[in-house]
This record gives sequence, structure tokens and C-alpha cells, in this order.
Amino acid sequence: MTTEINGKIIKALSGFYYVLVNDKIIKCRARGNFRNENITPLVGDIVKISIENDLGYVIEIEERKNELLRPKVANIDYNVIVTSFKSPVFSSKLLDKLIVLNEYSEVETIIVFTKLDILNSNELNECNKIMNYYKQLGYNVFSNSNCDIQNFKNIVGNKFISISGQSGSGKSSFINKLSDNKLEIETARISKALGRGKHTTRHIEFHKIGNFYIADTPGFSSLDISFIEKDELKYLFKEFKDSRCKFQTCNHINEPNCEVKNNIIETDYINTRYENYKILFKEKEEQKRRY
Ligand SMILES: Nc1nc2c(ncn2[C@@H]2O[C@H](COP(=O)(O)OP(=O)(O)OP(=O)(O)O)[C@@H](O)[C@H]2O)c(=O)[nH]1
Ligand SMILES: [Mg+2]
Ligand SMILES: [Zn+2]
Repeated sequence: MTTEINGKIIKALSGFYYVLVNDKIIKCRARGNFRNENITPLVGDIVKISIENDLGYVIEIEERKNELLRPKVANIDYNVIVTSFKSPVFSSKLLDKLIVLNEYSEVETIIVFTKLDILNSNELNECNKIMNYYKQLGYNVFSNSNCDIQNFKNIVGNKFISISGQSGSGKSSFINKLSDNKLEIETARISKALGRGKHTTRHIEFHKIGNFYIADTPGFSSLDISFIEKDELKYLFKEFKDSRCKFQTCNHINEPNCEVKNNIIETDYINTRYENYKILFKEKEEQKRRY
């Protein structure tokens, strides 16, 4: 007997998709013809499955509201970027690249800073400045302290959330903490010799915590955004959008009378975002030349 029902993929592992239907999870294979059409089901997809003799098959994928590229998930309300200030060391460039990816997929950003407990007072000062800087830009910024965990929970009710960040930044630990340690997702110390994470999480999986779902994902050590065109990059830095630069095609680099550039020279806040923008833009110019 064959039955067809709708559900949501909440985990992908070893060629199987785990589809949530009402409160039950059904383990499914994908129907072969997805691969031919160059479509692969993603965690987060709303799908139609058919159940034949107790075996589930994903047979249809509903049109996606959005699709994030890192991690590869679909239909996300927020992506949480988890970043440590120390071990692994904070990189504003990596953070800005991750924000660019969220903007590219039109997914809202939450930034969570971890490991504030191991900072000395100077480092803590510096970290607070950076957190405020991103807050002023309009992003949701939290630490992983108990108080901020509550603030985080206050905005994510009924949402589907994914998480991204370097290996070892504390993504899985953060999810465990959100669950009051009811979840016991595996975590691992970062390598003392390399100062990097050990790629502990290997697959994408949504966890239900209270009234929201959050997907743990594998961390990474490098991040490729070369598929984004150089002239597209400026649209992914949201603070440029409401700048008064009146030139449609201006990339805000060396063009005369550019208001983005003028404003940045006039203010003295930490303008790492603009510096990173210029670095990423240059990298893209060099990329072009190589091809
Ligand atoms: N001191 C301190 N350690 C933390 C904090 N958050 C995470 N850690 C530690 O950092 C290490 C890495 O944490 P994980 O949660 O495994 O990191 P991850 O981002 O999931 O890493 P991958 O799965 O490899 O991508 C573990 O030893 C955690 O205990 C924090 O806020 N403070
Ligand atoms: Mg992990
Ligand atoms: Zn300009």
C-alpha cells in the first residue's frame, strides 16, 4: 500500500532524510530522479513523501522560501553566526563574510559571541566594543551568558534557525546550553597545537527546544564566497544601502564624491566593516584577473 504525506526534513545523514510528519520522524530515501534534475533535498525542505511497504521516499520538494549556502539549509528564519573572541581567535573578516552569505540568501542574522569567560579585562573591553559595533549596525547580537540565552529565546519563538561558524567556535555547546543541557550533542576541545576546532559535528540536524527548532551544523576552517560577483558585494553590506551615495554604479572604493567613503573618513568608530569590504572587493578583482 502507498500513502503520500507532507513533512519537513529535519536531518540528513548517510544518504537518508529524516522527515518530520506531525510528531513522528520518518526515515526516507530520495527518489532517484531528483539527482538527475540537479536538485538535492536539503534539511529544512518541505517535502511530499510516499510510504511504500514501510519505506519512505521523498518524491517532491516544495518551492523554497530561501536557501542558505553555508550551511546548506532551506526555509530558515534566522541564521545564528557563532563566533568566539579567543580560541579560535576572532576574525572580523570571517564574520563579515558570513554576514554577506546571510544577506545573499536574505536570511536574518543573529550573532552570538562565545568564550567571554576566558578573556582578561582588556580583551573583554575589546569584545564588548565589537559587539556594540554590530548592534549599532542593526544586527541581533548576544553572548552565550545565561542572561543573553533568555534574550535570545525571547526573539526566536516558533522559528526555524540554523547556526554557522568556525569549527570550535562553540555552536554545539551553545545548542546544549539553550536546551538547559538536556541535549548532549558531542563537543570537543579545540586543538592546542593549531588553535582550531576538530570538526566534531558532521551532519546537519534540527533540534526542537521549547517552541523553536535550531539546526546544528558542521563548522569549517575556510569559507569561499567567490561565486558572488564583485559588483554585487556592495548590496550585501546593509549599511551602504541607506548611505547617501547617489551614484547607482558606485562601488564605494575610489570613486570621487562617494558619500559612503566620505562618511567613513569623517567618523571615528571602528570601521572594520568598510576595511573588510575593500579587502573582499580587491580579492574579487584579483579572482577575475586570474580567469
Ligand atoms: N570557556 C568556554 N569554552 C567554550 C564556550 N563555548 C564552547 N566552549 C568550548 O569550545 C570547544 C568547542 O566547542 P563545540 O561546541 O564543540 O564547537 P563547534 O562550533 O560545535 O565545533 P564543530 O562541531 O567542530 O564545528 C569545547 O571544548 C567547548 O566546551 C564558552 O563560552 N566558554
Ligand atoms: Mg559542533
Ligand atoms: Zn559610493
